[in-house]
Amino acid sequence: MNHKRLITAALPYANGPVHIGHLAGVYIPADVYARFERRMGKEVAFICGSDEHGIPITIRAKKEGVTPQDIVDQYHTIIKKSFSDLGISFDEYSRTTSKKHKQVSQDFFTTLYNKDKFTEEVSEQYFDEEANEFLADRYIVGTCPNCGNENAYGDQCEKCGTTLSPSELINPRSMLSGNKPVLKETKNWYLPLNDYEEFLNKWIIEGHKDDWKTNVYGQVKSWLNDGLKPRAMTRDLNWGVPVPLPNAEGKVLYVWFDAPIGYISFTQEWAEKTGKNWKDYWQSDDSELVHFIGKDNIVFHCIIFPAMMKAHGDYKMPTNVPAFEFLNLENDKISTSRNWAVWAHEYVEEFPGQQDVLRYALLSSAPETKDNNFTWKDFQTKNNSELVGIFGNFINRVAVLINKFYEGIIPAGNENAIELNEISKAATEVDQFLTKFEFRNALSAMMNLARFGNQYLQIEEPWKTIKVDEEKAANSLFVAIQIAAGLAQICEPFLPFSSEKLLKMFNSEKLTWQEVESHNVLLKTGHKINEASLLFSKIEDETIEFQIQKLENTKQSNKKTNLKANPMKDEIQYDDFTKIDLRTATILTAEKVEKADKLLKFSVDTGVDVRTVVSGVAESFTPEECVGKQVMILLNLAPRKIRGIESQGMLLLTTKDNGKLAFVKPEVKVENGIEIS
Ligand code: B3M
Ligand code: ZN
Repeated sequence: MNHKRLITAALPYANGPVHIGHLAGVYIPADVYARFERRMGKEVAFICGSDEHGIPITIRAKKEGVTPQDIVDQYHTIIKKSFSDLGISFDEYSRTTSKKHKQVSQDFFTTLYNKDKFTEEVSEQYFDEEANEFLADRYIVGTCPNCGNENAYGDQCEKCGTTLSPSELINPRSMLSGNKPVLKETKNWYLPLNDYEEFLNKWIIEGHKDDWKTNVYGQVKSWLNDGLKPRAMTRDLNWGVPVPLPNAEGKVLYVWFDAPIGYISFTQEWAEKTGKNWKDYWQSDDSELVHFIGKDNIVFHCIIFPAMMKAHGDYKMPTNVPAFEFLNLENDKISTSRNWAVWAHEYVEEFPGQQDVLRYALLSSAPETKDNNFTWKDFQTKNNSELVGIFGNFINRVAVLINKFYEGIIPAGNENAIELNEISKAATEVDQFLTKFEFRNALSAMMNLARFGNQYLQIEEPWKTIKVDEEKAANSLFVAIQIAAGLAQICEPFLPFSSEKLLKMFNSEKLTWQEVESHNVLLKTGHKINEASLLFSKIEDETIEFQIQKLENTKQSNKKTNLKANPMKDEIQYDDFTKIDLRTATILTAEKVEKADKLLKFSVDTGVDVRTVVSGVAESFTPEECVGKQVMILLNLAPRKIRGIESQGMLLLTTKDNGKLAFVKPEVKVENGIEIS
């Protein structure tokens, strides 16, 4: 049996605060797991920190007219505080701009370089001559070849969702100077991921079919089936960890090269402070490594970082990589740019002392196997009916009655009462579920013990029996306080603040999980408990309405910003217009394009012919909804390959209030092939 656990949680980008999506899909489950493993007697290193490099940060800085360092300083502080306020029990929360991290990630790069693990490749990249900088994909804008959006980014068109490469943009321009960028040769270092296919297949596909989550396993499998390619591990940028080679000026480590190394450098920082040996956690069979991440990070944690560690040679592979799906908010995608979120730091301010309520609500709707939804109403119900109505109510009744009848001294009762088995049963169930990363089931198992306690009191009614059968009343309260004491122990990974209050109330100490699993009597007869104090309180409708109104305001203000019509484009002549061949047409068939979440492939009857058109509408329509629709098509647009499919023409689309796309169609149904003039 190994004794050490290295538990990591994805490093949040320090370009904005954390929201409930992050909490539900990474940090709270990771914290539950870390707390549980500590209680199991493992030596835990729970490691995280801010990811302070990468393009999102430089973009935010540019937008706000400050330096990237200003941005990361600001958000690192906010994020770190939110985590600690919510009881996320990191052993280390550091940052990737730390000195140690620079050294550790550069050393890692140098080791791979000296072992000849990189290939050097020269490629042509867009360069801004005025700014004298190479341009990351996000720094190039231009016209989307798919939908005509003039502000598509070099990696993606946010209007139609198509994934792009900068060279596909029509009329590319640099976001730095506005000028047309030029292509310039540059040398970078690549990790040939294809060399690691065999290793990855053996380790994950053959080795973890049964114990890894199906979403993780499935994604890895599909990447491997497609075949891996060399990937650049350095970038031409001026924000990041400098490439530690001569003649590498202006080059930094790729952010997804340095960020996961953050787990290692932060462990080293922690080890230095606490007198531990970091290698015992990263390079020893006495340790297991578990990465908690969101589903968009799977490839980096299951393919790229493992390939890096393998290339290095000294590291152990993770035992598991539990990845979560996404959490929606009031049935809409959480979005930092649209401010559609419940922000952790705002919650902490607006719900003082109620951190466990958020932890509970988010755990019970954790997006474990599919995307899930958070609503404020649901949050209120979970608090009022479950935490107040069941958990709090049970604890309160037991503590009040023992204080009232026995001056807080636990009376004598049957130490072999069968009801007491429920405590160890619950502890064992939680143990089994958490070992399988089933957080919602684990939470229910804990809550079921509170339910059981509540029902037990309801049946026993010691407040009545005390008048007629004192021994029976004493026994009921003896059993009930054991269950309450069990809850105080078992709820700790989930509701750490409440557990602490309970332990104080019961004058008791945190036990190991094994102790809880193997003891039925946790508080002896004669033990004195303290006065009952309230654990949870009812959340009123007004409070919830205030939150819902806040979101409604966000919606309204987004609508207003979206409504600002774009300025008119450059004037054209009538002749230009006559070159455009717009026709009515009907969609005959529609299907999803494999591996492209946003694309649908249509066959369209244009009156002239039947042709194939690929369009980025899959997030607005199902294929079935499209079949039979009359649409308008730009017929004489030169054909383009999209995901290997030749798209012949473009369907006209507009955007509705809710952000979804709608086809433009004639007011009345007409024949196909009618010209629009
Ligand atoms: N900074 C977080 C994200 O994709 C990214 C994780 C790094 S983990 C090494 O939102
Ligand atoms: Zn587009």
